[in-house]
Amino acid sequence: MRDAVTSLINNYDLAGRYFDRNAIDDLKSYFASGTARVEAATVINGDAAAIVKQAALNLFDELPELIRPSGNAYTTRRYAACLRDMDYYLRYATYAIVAGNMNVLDERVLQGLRETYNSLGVPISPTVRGIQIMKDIVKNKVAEAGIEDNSFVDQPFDYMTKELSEKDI
Ligand SMILES: CCC1=C(C)/C(=C/C2=NC(=C\c3[nH]c(/C=C4\NC(=O)[C@H](C)[C@H]4CC)c(C)c3CCC(=O)O)/C(CCC(=O)O)=C2C)NC1=O
Repeated sequence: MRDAVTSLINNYDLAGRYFDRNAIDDLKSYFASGTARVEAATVINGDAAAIVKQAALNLFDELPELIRPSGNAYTTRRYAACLRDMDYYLRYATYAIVAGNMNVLDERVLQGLRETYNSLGVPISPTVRGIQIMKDIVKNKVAEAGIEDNSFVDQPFDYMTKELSEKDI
C-alpha cells in the first residue's frame, strides 16, 4: 500500500535520482493539503453510518427496481450486503483521501471486484451511481464543515467509479 510520499520516493529511488522540481512541487502540494485531508476524514468518520444510509435511500429512490423482488438488493440479506458495500467504499475512500494516493483502493477494494459482482449478478452501473451519490453527500458535508480546499474529496470516488465502469473482462 502506498501514499503520496512513499510512491514518489519509490519512483525516484527506482530511477536512482534526487527529487527534482516536479517531485518537490508534488510534495509541497500534498503537505499543503494535509490538514484539510485529515479534517475531511474526520468529518466523514463522525457521520459515516448516516452518510451510507442516506446514499442508499437516495439510490433506491432513484432506482426502486433494485429493491423489488427481481432486484439484486431485494431480501434483507442482500439489502444489508449492499449497504455494507457502500460502507466499504466510504471507509476506503477516507483512507485514500488521507494517503493522497489511490493505491489502497486498487489493492484492497477493486481487485477482483468486477468478477465477484458479475458472478453474483450485482449490477455495476447502479453501484457506480451509489458511489457518486455518496460523493455528493460527502462533498456537501465537507464544505459545510468549512473545509474550503476540498477538491481532493472527489478523487477516490471518481477513481472507483472509473475503475469499476471501464474495465472489461
Ligand atoms: C473491502 C473490499 C470488499 C468489497 C468491495 C466487497 C464487495 C462484495 N459485495 C458482495 C456482495 C453483494 N454486494 C451487493 C451490492 C449491491 N446490490 C445492488 O443491487 C446494489 C447496486 C449494490 C449496493 C449499492 C449485494 C446485494 C451483494 C450480495 C449478492 C448475493 O449474495 O447475492 C460480495 C460477495 C460476498 C458477500 O456477500 O459478502 C463481495 C466480496 N467485499 C470486500 O471485502
